[in-house]
Amino acid sequence: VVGPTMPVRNPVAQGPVNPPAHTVDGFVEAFLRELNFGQGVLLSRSTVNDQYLALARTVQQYLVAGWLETGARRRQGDRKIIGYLSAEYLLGRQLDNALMATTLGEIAEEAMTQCGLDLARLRAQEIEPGLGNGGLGRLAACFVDSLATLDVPCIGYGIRYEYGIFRQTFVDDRQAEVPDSWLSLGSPWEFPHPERQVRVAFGGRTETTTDEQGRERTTWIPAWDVLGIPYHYMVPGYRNGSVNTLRLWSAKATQAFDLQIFNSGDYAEAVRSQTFAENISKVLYPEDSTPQGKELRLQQQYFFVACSLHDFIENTLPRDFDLRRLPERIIFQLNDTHPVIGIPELMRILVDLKGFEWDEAWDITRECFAYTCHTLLPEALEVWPVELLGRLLPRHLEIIYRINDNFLDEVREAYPGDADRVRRMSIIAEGPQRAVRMAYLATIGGSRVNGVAELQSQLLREKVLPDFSELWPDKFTNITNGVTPRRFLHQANPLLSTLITEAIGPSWVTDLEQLRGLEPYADDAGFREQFQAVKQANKERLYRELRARDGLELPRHAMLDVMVKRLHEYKRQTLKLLHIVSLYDDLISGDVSPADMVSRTFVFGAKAAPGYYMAKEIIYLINSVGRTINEDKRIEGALSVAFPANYNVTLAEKVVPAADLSEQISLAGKEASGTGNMKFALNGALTIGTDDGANVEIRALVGDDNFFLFGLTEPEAEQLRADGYDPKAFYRSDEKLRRTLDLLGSGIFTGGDASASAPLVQNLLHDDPFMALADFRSYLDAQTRVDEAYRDSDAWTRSAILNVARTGFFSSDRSMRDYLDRVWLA
Ligand code: 6GP
Repeated sequence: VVGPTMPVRNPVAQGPVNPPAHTVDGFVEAFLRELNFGQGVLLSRSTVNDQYLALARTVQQYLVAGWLETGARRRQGDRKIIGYLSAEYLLGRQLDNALMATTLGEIAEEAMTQCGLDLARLRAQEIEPGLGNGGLGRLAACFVDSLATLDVPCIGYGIRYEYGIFRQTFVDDRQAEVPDSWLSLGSPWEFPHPERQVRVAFGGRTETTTDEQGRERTTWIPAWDVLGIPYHYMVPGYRNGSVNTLRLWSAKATQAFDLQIFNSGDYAEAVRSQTFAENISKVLYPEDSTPQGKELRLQQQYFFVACSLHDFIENTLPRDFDLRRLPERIIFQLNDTHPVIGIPELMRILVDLKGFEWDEAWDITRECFAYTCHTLLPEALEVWPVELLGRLLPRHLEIIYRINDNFLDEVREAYPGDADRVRRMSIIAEGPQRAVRMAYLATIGGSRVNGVAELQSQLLREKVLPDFSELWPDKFTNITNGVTPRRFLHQANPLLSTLITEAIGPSWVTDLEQLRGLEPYADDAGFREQFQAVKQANKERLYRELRARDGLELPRHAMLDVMVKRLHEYKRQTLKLLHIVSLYDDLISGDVSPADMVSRTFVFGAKAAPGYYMAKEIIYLINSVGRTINEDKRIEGALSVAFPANYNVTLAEKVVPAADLSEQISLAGKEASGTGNMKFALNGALTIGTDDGANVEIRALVGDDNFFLFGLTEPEAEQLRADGYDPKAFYRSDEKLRRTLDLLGSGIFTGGDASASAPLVQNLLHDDPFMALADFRSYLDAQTRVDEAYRDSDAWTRSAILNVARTGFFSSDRSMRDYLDRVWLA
């Protein structure tokens, strides 16, 4: 009770209350409190889910103090904040990460044992938040991890999808999709703040009036609106007490339902507008590297960007902040084009709402944004029909037109008389359907543009945005992607992590270049033996997991050859499939006896976008081929294929540490970077790969002797296409390719039905847009080199160790420092 004589407690000044004691007793006490008072159950009556939720909340208690403290520190200071705008965050499980960040792993383990519980079982209860598709979303998760570890102020902004990436199952070898209801058993990691709701408007029209000073003022009169409710998630740095925030927005109707209609008995109609509004954050679009020209998708984009900008300007900045100084306090990093509508939105805020003159607002806006492009596929560059954008966001379309007019004046001035260039560079693509090119808007409206690996950044300048890089050469830069060593080495591979730490000490976890110190150990026979033992243990851990999870039985000793990533034709899972079929052909034709073959286990993991026909055909054939091979007794287990359904971050953490061979086999010039390639190399897999994306940089670092290169280079592939690529010619001239494709098309893998493999086989023979047939021979030869290398297990292990030692560059901590140097604080 606060009485007149008692001092009034000021919780802000005093800081947060202490977390529970960092001891087993303290942990048990906090856990039981959470279970009893949070979950409302006794330990003796609790379910696994109760226990998991209480455990999560307990670990969170230890983090919250650091979070509140970090927040207070950030508010007092005036450091520039990174506003990472991303439609996707593929976070992976939170509990393991939180245990690692707080050094609570052993304490929690012992505390659970004292309660008669098994920590591993509780950890397995967590459904990972799959709020992303693949590389782009996982990169965002790695980046926010690194920023917290570097103690750089960052707010990650995104969408709290009620349903994340679909759960994949296989029915008769074909992919079927099940909704991912990741919230259904409770969501202990989030802090909802309904009182901080933001109203987001859509539709309607604009009105321009002239004020007393004769200035034109435009107002937007929207037709409908929704509320954005922020949910906060903690992003802990690695053992540094710094905890940043991820702020994900959930859509809520401004009015729950129409009471009058409800009373009249039309219940469906009464909730119609609610359903409509709340659909905005209902589900993640499951497309990867593909734009979705869907109205709901544009609604999602504007929704989260509008909420985020509003939140930053109205709630994060001090109340009387002078917006002319906005670029000193924020840089919004655009994770691909999905949040680019933020550029006209900030212009609208400054000009329409805050009374800025256009030119001043434009100078501010350009300093507040920077754009990362994650693709080279022309079809993956987002464009929005003018009609749609104008209908949904009429004021934004006007602003985009004005940005474009001013910009094209600049182009005309720089290149007098070059009308063709003006047409090429216009934000508005003319044609039967006029459309807004979002990558152009991002390039014009941002201070920097970056690609995600050296090769892609070069091709981005030369091929995707050549006119822009000519106009503004200094605007373009490269920042090679990275991955967090915490989750993907320290946490996912505890045995290797311990081995490394024993050799070179523990600080590599936050300074990955220190892995260089492992190089001499590659020549140490004792170390190699330990390294091999770790690899074998990781394989067995994976096989146990696949047995429990998917009922798969895999041989203990075989080369583990892994291809995990989204299913996309350009990534060429088909090429891998052709390799497998060719080996099978070697065996059943008697060319090679099972005993003479280097036994391999092939592991695939891949989701196809539900509407991507060819990708789904490829999944079907991988499963069909895999089943046939696994069941064929003649080959004596020389080959086996595993395609566990629903590859996700959680499974990746088991697969990556176990792999011997990493398949990075996209057609050169198509994979922007890849990040799986980095995770595998860091965990001591050797790569077989094309000269594409970050493979180029991996190879340069690990050395040609420790990397299996094959395939066309990007210029060669371009030349071949220009010369008129004819896959049939390769089929005719290479007997092994002919036999392989014929076998694949014969029906032996598809229950005697040759037509079932026809869509893929015919596509390869007649179109083959990603030149799998052209690279087949070179790929096979490289795989033969792999076999030879693998037979010398000592030399192989040496290479594997060198891969670990030389890939410290690919830490996302380094990527973040590069962004700070070249973009955010440049
Ligand atoms: C992906 C790229 O395909 C991949 O190569 C890269 O590693 C990753 O982004 C992170 O930079 N791109 C996408 O997922 C995407 O949707 C529009 O691009």
